[in-house]
Amino acid sequence: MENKYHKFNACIEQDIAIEAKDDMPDAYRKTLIRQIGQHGHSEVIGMLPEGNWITRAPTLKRKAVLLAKVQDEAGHGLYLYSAAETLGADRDDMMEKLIAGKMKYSSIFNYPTLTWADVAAIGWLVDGAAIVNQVALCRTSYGPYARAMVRICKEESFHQRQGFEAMMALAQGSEHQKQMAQDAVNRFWWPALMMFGPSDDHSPNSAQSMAWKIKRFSNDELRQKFVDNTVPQVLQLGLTVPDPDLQWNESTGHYSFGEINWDEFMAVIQGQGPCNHERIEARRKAWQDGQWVREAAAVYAQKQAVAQSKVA
Ligand code: BYC
Repeated sequence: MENKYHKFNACIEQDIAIEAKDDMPDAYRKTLIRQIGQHGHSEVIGMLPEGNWITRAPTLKRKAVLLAKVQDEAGHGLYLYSAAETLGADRDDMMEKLIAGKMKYSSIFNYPTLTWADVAAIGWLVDGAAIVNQVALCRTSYGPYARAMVRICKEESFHQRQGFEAMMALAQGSEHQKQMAQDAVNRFWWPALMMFGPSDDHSPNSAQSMAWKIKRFSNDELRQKFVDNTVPQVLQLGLTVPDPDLQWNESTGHYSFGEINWDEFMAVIQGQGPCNHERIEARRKAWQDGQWVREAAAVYAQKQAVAQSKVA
């Protein structure tokens, strides 16, 4: 019997992008909706910890930059929801699943932003980790997801640089500011490493996602890349990494680092992190408060369609 997905398999084999109207296995579609939907949710929920500081940014310049960054994250969420819709996902359904705790979003956004330095650390470390993951996704096998990533990465790279620059201002400032910068690194270092997901031997989705070339590198490979990229930046800032086991390994050409607290990671992704409840409540409120806008937009779109059909 001819393999129903012969063409799909050949495209994956030859690195030809799969497009929305191509035949694809249901499980491939489902995996992508899960990952892209969760990625979109991460961008949208990710606006909350930084958005919290827009009114308290230390200068007008920092406020303008932060406003633009948070707005970019909203845009990323929209590209991603659109990419999920090309696979047949429904945006309202994804939002309702997020609010009901049936869809995940990145663990990192369940940590609070206690000081301005935390906002700088998110730009530098969190966007930095996101870039490492997303540069790899620019070559993911599903075309609409890969193309969304190209644009997102350009914006994330600006975000990462502004975060580093804001961190540098603190690290070169007064003793108090330097301490704030170090505290932020202490708080965000390990959660940033957790963004890459469970270690390869505990990652249930990786083998199939690698076979389908949704993932091009494993969770541990990307985490290592992030550590190798970022440790020199921490040192350049005159700060330290909160890991007594961190050391440069001459023989591998990589930094080796300590064990991640996987119990903490599992608790956070199961809804028991410091801010999970607050984040979901904020989205629930926005979703409910925005209902009349969605309804009005739908009625307007319907009226426009009727008017256009009369002209035609
Ligand atoms: N947090 O088998 P695994 C941004 C879940 S936002 C929560 O390895 P997979 C930004 C995973 O979903 C950028 N959950 O899964 C925005 C799975 O659970 P389910 C966010 C996690 O999918 C605003 C289970 O654990 N980036 O840049 O093969 C301001 C087992 O994991 C996490 C993305 O979303 C986690 N960290 O690999 C600033 C990247 N890790 O679904 C910045 C896109 C794992 O089976 N996503 N889980 O119930 C990916 O690349 C992959 O989905 C992951 C996980 C590498 C995250």
